[in-house]
Amino acid sequence: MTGASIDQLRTCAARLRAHAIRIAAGRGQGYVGQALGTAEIMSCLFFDAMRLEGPQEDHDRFVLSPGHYALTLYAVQLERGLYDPAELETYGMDGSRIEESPLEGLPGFEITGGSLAQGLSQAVGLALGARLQGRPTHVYCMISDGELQEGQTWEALLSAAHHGLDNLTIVLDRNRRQVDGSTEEVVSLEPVADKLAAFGSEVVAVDGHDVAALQTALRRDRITPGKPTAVVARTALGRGVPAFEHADYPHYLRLPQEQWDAARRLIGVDAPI
Ligand SMILES: Cc1ncc(C[n+]2csc(CCOP(=O)(O)OP(=O)(O)O)c2C)c(N)n1
Repeated sequence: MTGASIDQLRTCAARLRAHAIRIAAGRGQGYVGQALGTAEIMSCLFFDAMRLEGPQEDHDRFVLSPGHYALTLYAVQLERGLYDPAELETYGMDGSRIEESPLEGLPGFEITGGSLAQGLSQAVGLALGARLQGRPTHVYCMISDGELQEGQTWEALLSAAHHGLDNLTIVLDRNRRQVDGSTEEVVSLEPVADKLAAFGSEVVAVDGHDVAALQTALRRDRITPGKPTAVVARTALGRGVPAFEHADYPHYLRLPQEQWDAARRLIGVDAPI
């Protein structure tokens, strides 16, 4: 927990966007909309809420369930200095370990992604394990709304509530989109907050681009004893770059170099490092 200010968290989110654009621009394509849409969430998690100091085994842990969101975590780990930026620019290229959906063991990645809806079950296991070992570790798990259309996510929610895992916070990226369009048109999820509450989580719904609201929602003093927390964060895919946000197919962007350059200028942060 670093107690960052609202301004610092906003600036950090802009830097994460700049990093994500820089990384995706290497090959000119990728799941960049998801990284832009979750920049404030990641800023508030990694640079405010999560405890990442002290003995390593007591650190908080972050499980990224939708593997195709990897770019958002590469951006965080670039900001934290875990990667060489030149290596990250090989994102998605043949022979690179910087895959579009990541592998467990890559610096900063707890699980192998790609096959959706498995991460929350793994996060439940980590939270249960931390409690059994008497560790102060809090486990944060990001899930996407498309993953709520898979039964395993609901099984994990059931067991998190059954075990009373108040050391688990689920962050739902509620961007209302999936591969084939709107979640509400494919298999509707609303009222999603009520459904999560009915499955035993303490639910907080926030604007996922409002760092003050996110900061409050993710604070440990908001935790209800004996219950997991679910933060429903309303976001927009591609947030910050209108051309990405309003693209015909925002789920995956393949763009000429000048559009990546324009996006970087628009974000207004010279991708540092
Ligand atoms: C088990 C499984 N089923 C299907 C897919 C194919 N797939 C990849 S991304 C994706 C969309 C999932 O929805 P969401 O994460 O909400 O989409 P986004 O917000 O990124 O557009 C799907 C179905 C997969 N990776 N794993």
